[in-house]
Amino acid sequence: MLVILAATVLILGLSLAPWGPGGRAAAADKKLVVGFSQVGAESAWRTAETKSVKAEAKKRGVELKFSDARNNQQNQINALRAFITMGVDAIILAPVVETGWEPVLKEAKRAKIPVVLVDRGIKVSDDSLYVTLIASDFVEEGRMAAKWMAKKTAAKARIVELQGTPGSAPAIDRKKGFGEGIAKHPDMKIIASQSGDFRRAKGKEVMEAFLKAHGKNIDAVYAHNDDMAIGAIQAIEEAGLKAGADIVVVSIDGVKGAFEAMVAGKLNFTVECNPLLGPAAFDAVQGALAGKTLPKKIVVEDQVFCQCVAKELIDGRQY
Ligand code: GYE
Repeated sequence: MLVILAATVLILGLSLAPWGPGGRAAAADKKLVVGFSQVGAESAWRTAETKSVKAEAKKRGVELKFSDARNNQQNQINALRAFITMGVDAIILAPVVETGWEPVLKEAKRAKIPVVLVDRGIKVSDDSLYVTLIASDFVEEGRMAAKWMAKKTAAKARIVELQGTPGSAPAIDRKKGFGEGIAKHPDMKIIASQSGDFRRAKGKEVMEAFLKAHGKNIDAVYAHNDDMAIGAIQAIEEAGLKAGADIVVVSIDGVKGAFEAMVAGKLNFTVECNPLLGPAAFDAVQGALAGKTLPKKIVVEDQVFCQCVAKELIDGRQY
């Protein structure tokens, strides 16, 4: 009886997990092959994440198939299909946008290939289509940015917002969190908001347009990432204003360039978003292939940095 029960549990366990012991990875002692579909190279954050995943693959002796989607979802879908055809052991996906993933993820599931999501979330009706999402809490990052801006401006600011890539989880959630954060301050208002696509050049371009339209009525900039903030700082200075003083600048990521801008007094705060996700991503991949059940979200903890600590911390920053 006990034996039958144990066997039933085992069979059930195996059929519940679409991958696991006995799957392709465990079939032989061969090198693990993992496909990594990356968003692109739009920001310093992104470059740091790519480096982290590549370095960790090397460290663990994993063969990594790397694909750069140049910020295009169709390129990512094609890359995933190519990984499936190749018969990789697992896939790491940093999804550019939240929606449109169900068909290709179903194909991966049918092929019994586990998919680990890194850094950006997706919307799917069936969360068994991926193993786990390893990411920061972007809504909370937005709230923290609002909190620190409120502190700096005595809760009185006409704000321009530089949004990230339209449809991406960090752009949607950072907007939401910031909106929640300023809702309790009636004198903090977003007077203009536009996408700068997480890029420095685009951030500068959009900020130039904001300055043209609103001039001296801008008290603060909220940028969804540091690269756009750095671009905005250039635009502010070219307009003859002092970034960090005439216009308060707050952004998210905590990359080296943001620390440099804080040391120079031009950026007021950055909310950290840790891109060094390689180790956690491969822990998840190997856990899934070993048949472990992982939590659906693994949250990366972030902190806030102000100008006051930038000088002291800049040399110790890893990205
Ligand atoms: O903040 C930004 C990047 O998805 C968390 O994407 C990531 C964001 C990051 O390009 O710089």
